[in-house]
Amino acid sequence: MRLSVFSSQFTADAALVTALMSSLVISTQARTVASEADEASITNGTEECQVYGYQPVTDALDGFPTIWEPATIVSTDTDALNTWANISQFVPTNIQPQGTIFGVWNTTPLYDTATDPDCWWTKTECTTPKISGVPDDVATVPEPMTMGYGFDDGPNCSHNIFYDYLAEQNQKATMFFIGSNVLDWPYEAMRALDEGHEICAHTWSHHYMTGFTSEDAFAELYYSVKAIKLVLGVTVTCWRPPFGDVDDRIRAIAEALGLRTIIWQYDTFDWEQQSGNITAAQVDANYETFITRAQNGSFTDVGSIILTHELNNFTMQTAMDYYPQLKAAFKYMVPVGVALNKTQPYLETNYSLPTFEQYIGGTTTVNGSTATNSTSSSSSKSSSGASALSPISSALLVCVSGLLAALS
Ligand SMILES: *[C@@H]1O[C@H](CO)[C@@H](O)[C@H](O)[C@H]1NC(C)=O
Ligand SMILES: *[C@@H]1O[C@H](CO)[C@@H](O)[C@H](O)[C@H]1NC(C)=O
Ligand SMILES: *[C@@H]1O[C@H](CO)[C@@H](O)[C@H](O)[C@H]1NC(C)=O
Ligand SMILES: *[C@@H]1O[C@H](CO)[C@@H](O)[C@H](O)[C@H]1NC(C)=O
Ligand SMILES: *[C@@H]1O[C@H](CO)[C@@H](O)[C@H](O)[C@H]1NC(C)=O
Ligand SMILES: *[C@@H]1O[C@H](CO)[C@@H](O)[C@H](O)[C@H]1NC(C)=O
Ligand SMILES: *[C@@H]1O[C@H](CO)[C@@H](O)[C@H](O)[C@H]1NC(C)=O
Ligand SMILES: *[C@@H]1O[C@H](CO)[C@@H](O)[C@H](O)[C@H]1NC(C)=O
Ligand SMILES: *[C@@H]1O[C@H](CO)[C@@H](O)[C@H](O)[C@H]1NC(C)=O
Ligand SMILES: CC(=O)N[C@H]1CO[C@H](CO)[C@@H](O)[C@@H]1O
Ligand SMILES: [Zn+2]
Repeated sequence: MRLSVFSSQFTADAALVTALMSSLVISTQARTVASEADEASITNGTEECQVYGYQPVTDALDGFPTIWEPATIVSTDTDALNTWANISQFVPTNIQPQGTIFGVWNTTPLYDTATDPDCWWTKTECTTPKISGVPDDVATVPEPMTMGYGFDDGPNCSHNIFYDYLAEQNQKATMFFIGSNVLDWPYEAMRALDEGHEICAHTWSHHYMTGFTSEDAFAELYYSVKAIKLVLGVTVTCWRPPFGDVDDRIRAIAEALGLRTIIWQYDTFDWEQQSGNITAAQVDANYETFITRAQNGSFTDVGSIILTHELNNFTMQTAMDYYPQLKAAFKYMVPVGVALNKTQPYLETNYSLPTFEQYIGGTTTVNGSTATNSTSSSSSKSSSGASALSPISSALLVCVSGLLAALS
């Protein structure tokens, strides 16, 4: 279940996953959709996955990189250029890109995993940065016997059966959305926010982040945040690196954009089933081992996070199939932000998450702003370990405000 067991086959499979996802680039409009509710009512996955146009996205496409292509700053985008100019001084220049954006690392000098100078998760599962001013990654949740429940790679065009199920269970989760998918499937993204799920970013084009130059890594994060803001009206404050590929250089860029890095403790490897590298039975075994851990006391002090995906029929169906067992094995299943009492998940203050106490008491959504009255912190930084805004965050508060202004 650990990335360190991966052979070089991993990189090829991972590249294939990205290629499969990017095959869905929208070029023509096959149908029109009148509303979020209309789109949400379709349960035939084939019909859901027929492309549609959404005017606010169409109108804004010039301000984004090409959907599903690795991001670079759009040359006419002065807000992005200014934001990058503001924050680039905080990005370490002594950490070079690691390999390529396709996760091919054999062309670079061998990384020293023993000293792990860059806290490169992909090699060592390091989650405590070696540079100052950047908080630890969130890989577990502080509440005992609690599962931080979340899904990567959405919004998937065929997700209504899965979201219907979550709604029936009154279960909320953290959705790590890919910017390109949000522009391709805007009504699906809206459904997630409106049903009380927590939204975090999962980059623009889903490549290996440590392979990008710093400016392009910035663009991957910036445009995923901008896509979510355009479609959902909220500016997210958390992100998850595709393939977990993050080091201190990438963490510093994310931190400067006000994004907390969320990783995981275990992996179902559900995402590898579509490439044929792993069988459904192996994915079942990974879920079952995780459930065993919950049952045998592994999480009595600290809760856990497992990697699962809103990627395709298999990953979503498997999540549904195991939901009752997970629910029984854990005392609580909550979005990651709820487990951290992160009551203000977005920069906009008129949208809140319930506290952990509220959620487990049955209040799984709250309306309006509760953050200003909360005694627990309203920021991810202080609510999840660190006692105050990090130096980088403090220095860059003005920049984040600038970003918010630029995006609104
Ligand atoms: C789903 O929609 C497709 C395309 O309209 C159609 O061919 C197929 O029969 C439908 N499937 C079901 C189970 O209704
Ligand atoms: C719990 O189960 C896991 C998975 O089978 C195992 O690796 C671990 O050692 C067990 N822990 C305890 C405390 O029994
Ligand atoms: C979404 O799910 C469909 C149906 O399972 C799958 O064919 C497609 O590849 C997925 N799309 C993306 C963007 O992951
Ligand atoms: C997956 O596909 C099967 C067969 O078409 C269908 O019965 C099931 O509802 C689908 N599950 C999801 C989560 O879409
Ligand atoms: C969340 O709030 C509850 C109740 O106020 C508290 O017991 C818990 O320690 C808080 N958790 C975190 C991570 O701040
Ligand atoms: C928050 O405020 C924005 C801007 O005024 C508005 O568009 C949005 O609908 C509001 N959201 C909520 C949940 O109140
Ligand atoms: C939030 O607002 C919606 C729609 O106005 C309402 O149905 C729901 O009951 C409200 N929830 C809470 C917790 O106040
Ligand atoms: C929040 O605090 C303000 C000012 O302290 C107060 O007027 C308001 O009633 C409080 N709101 C809630 C929901 O407690
Ligand atoms: C860049 O920084 C300057 C000065 O700190 C600030 O006025 C400006 O709003 C920032 N611009 C952006 C886009 O963050
Ligand atoms: C057949 C094959 O390529 N298997 C690989 C799939 O991925 C695992 C890691 O999850 C590798 O160890 C296998 O070699
Ligand atoms: Zn992913």
